Amino acid sequence: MSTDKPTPANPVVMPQSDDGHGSVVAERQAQKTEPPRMYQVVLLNDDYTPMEFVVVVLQEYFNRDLEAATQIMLKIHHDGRGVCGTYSKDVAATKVELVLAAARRGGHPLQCIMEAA
Ligand code: TYC
Repeated sequence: MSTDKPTPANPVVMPQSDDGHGSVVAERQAQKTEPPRMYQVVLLNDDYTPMEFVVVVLQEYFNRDLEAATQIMLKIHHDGRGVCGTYSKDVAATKVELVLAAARRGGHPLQCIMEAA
């Protein structure tokens, strides 16, 4: 059997055996489906982006309230980076693009990246 992940083009082929009465039956087979890989969206510190802008980004794109957004922003300011949230690959990539677009619109050098969790 193929070791690739099952897809419509590569379905799981059930092993078949004779049941001793002339019928062919499919044997039950454990499915090996790993949970989807998750990605952290990380903001990086810089010397120019205003603190207030970062707080608004965290509220608008990462659903943080003012207090949580302020704490995350200060963590980034002190440590150089901070995790804004953990998402599926597509959602994380979209958030990175939205944050970078907002930063460029505002004329700020804010950097946002994603990393496998
Ligand atoms: N260090 C910035 C300042 O002092 C604030 C800042 C925080 C910038 C977090 C980016 O991801 C960041 N204005």
